[in-house]
Amino acid sequence: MKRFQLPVVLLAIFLLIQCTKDYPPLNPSDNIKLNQVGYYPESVKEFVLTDDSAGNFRIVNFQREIVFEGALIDRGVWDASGEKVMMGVFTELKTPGYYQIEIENIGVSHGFEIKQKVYEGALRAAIKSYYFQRASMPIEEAYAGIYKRAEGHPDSACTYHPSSGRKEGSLNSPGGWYDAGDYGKYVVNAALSTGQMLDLLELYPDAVPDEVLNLPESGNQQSDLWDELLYELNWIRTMQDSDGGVYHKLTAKGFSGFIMPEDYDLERFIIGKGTAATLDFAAVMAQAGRLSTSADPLWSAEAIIAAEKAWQWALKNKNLPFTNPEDVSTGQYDDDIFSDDFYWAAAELYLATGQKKYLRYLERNPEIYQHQLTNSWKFFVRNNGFHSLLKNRNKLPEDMAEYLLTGHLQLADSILAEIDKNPYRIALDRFEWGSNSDILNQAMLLCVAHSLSGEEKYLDGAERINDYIFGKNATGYCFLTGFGSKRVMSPHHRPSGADEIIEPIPGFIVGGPNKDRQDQSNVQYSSGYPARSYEDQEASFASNEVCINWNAPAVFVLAYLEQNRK
Ligand code: 9MR
Repeated sequence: MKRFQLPVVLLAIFLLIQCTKDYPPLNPSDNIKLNQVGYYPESVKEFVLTDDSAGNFRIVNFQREIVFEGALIDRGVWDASGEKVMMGVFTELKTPGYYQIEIENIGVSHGFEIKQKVYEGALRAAIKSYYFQRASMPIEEAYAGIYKRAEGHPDSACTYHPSSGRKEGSLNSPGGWYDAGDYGKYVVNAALSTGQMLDLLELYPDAVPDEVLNLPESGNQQSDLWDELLYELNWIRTMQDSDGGVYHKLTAKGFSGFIMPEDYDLERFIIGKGTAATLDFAAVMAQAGRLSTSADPLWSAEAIIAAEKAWQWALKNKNLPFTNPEDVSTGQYDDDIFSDDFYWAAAELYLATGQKKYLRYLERNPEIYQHQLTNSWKFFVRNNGFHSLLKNRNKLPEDMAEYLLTGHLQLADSILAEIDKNPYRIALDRFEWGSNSDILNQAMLLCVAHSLSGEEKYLDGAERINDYIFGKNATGYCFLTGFGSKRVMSPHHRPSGADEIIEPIPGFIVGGPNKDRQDQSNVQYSSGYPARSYEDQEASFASNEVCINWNAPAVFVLAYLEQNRK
């Protein structure tokens, strides 16, 4: 026996060296950044290598066979991140499978998949996140698994704050979604978010069929997305005053601590009443009413009547901006430019009622398309109006239809031009609060451009933007909770922080890099660059909060790609 020991040991050492040589280091390199959720077989497929130089890359499959080799392309330095960026393209690799990128002397990437329906799971989670945000009902184990929780915020008797215009009494205003990491409910943002997802339902009524999301309403023969939206729309309806005007928000006077909904004990108020909330209410009620005419005629009729009443109020109160009263410090969603809100409301009311007075309003008050303007709650809800009108061009005078079509495609082309120039192939040049939603809104515009023109280049652009969200960004994080290899673990989200479960509730898009760092007194940022001003810390409300209007364009884009990419 002894005689064989030396050769056996040598063989073992040889094998070990071979193994460690061929096998990648355990930790993927932070400098290789790619979409960690994956790619469709027909996707444009790109990744970046930052702050390192190399000539070539290769892609290996699960058996560690090389299946693709390519050259890295120098894309220059990105001012926003201070990184030197090289890009690898492997669009031709179309075989479904599980892969890693390898770069000699640098290392391997996170694993990724190529498969059909690659965004199905992300899409469903992104919609299900709204269920987890539901106020005034228990989130039951049957639908929520480990994230079950007790009911919070019945909101059955919310005190009128003097800013509401009422001096006494309270409002029964249950239901709806918590806006974000906080427990407030805000009409402007609620309308914008539901409106964007209604755009999806108008394009693809079956994008999210019944019984795919395991909601309490699943099995009722309605789209599960519609069911989820209805939960919010029914709350929005409660926020209309008897004169047609709409209250701005339902919150306490300040934010609560990081507690579960059921432990909340602050008094809740109905705060403010103004032009933006009223018009956004009118718009989304008209839109939802129009889209539910055959599914629920009664609900539809009531919603359209409520919308018209709101419009009438706004015509009498054209310029009532909202800012927080002195004793209130919750989110403002302040808005003092109303032309976009009037436009969206007129567009939806015209489509819902067919009345020419709304069309005349649109003709007399056209909104302009502008380069790079994304669909944020503040100035740009006109995009919601554009989208509905574009989808219904046959109901418009020819010159208006032509103006909208040309304007939209030109805007989309300008986004593509930015993508071409940018080292990471995205179109964002500023990183403000909720930058991830700005970028997702650009992807949404590209999807709409694809729906209008059928041109593949718009889908490619939307995919490149998605790559950024899912890991091909300067932080390397996959910005959808519960997804990717480099995961967000500590979003600024009260239930995720208070529930004692390590993994945050899945399906939330976090705000993303924010150069202004309004939370820097509590959060230590590790980089000074705008595109890297992101910290996965619970305290980072400026870069790591979740929010209903950040998920909405993600839902639209993921669903759109699921419908159109194989
Ligand atoms: O998304 C909003 C961002 O654009 C503003 O700069 C910021 C400060 O006003 O507020 C953000 O919205 C927050 C809202 O006011 C309250 N709920 C959480 C929202 C996301 O941070």
